[in-house]
Amino acid sequence: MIVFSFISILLLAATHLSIEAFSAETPRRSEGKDSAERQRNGYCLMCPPDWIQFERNCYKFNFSRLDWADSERACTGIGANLASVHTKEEYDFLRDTIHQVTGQHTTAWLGGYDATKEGVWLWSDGSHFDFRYWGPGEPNNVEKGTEHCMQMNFRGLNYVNDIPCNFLLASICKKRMEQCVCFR
Ligand SMILES: [Ca+2]
Ligand SMILES: [Ca+2]
Repeated sequence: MIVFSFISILLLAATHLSIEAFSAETPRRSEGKDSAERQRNGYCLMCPPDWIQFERNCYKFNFSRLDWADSERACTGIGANLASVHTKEEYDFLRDTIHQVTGQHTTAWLGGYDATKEGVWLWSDGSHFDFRYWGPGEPNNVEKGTEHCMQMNFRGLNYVNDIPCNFLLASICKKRMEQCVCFR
């Protein structure tokens, strides 16, 4: 009987220990703990004052009409790239934002280009190119096969198009939200 009780106690202790070990292990894998730690440490994410936030990124419309390369340079000069677009929601956000900022569906450069290899589209910010919202029949690489840069709002329409990179257009820059210290 004493031996049986001793074994029962050992089993109970072992079960308790394994639950403790699991409990201690689980939060380490969760993002919840990471964000809780960030908050405890007083860190947060924000966009600079003259940028517009969408999800975890910041966007800024550039009214200067420049060719694609100079537009990209203007973005990199402020820590950004021409905007990449990864979801329909992000595309709709950009179209709405341009309309709010300019009062119309102003045509603007995005960060897509196939200048280095025809038909292989890349984003200038290095993110994976998974864009599926081209206008019907685009990208068609007409204009003597020199259409290697991506514009949105072609002729004010809800239409994304490839055009020659030396056209002069407004543009939209995008960068990740910046880490800041929260004063609370
Ligand atoms: Ca092309
Ligand atoms: Ca085209």
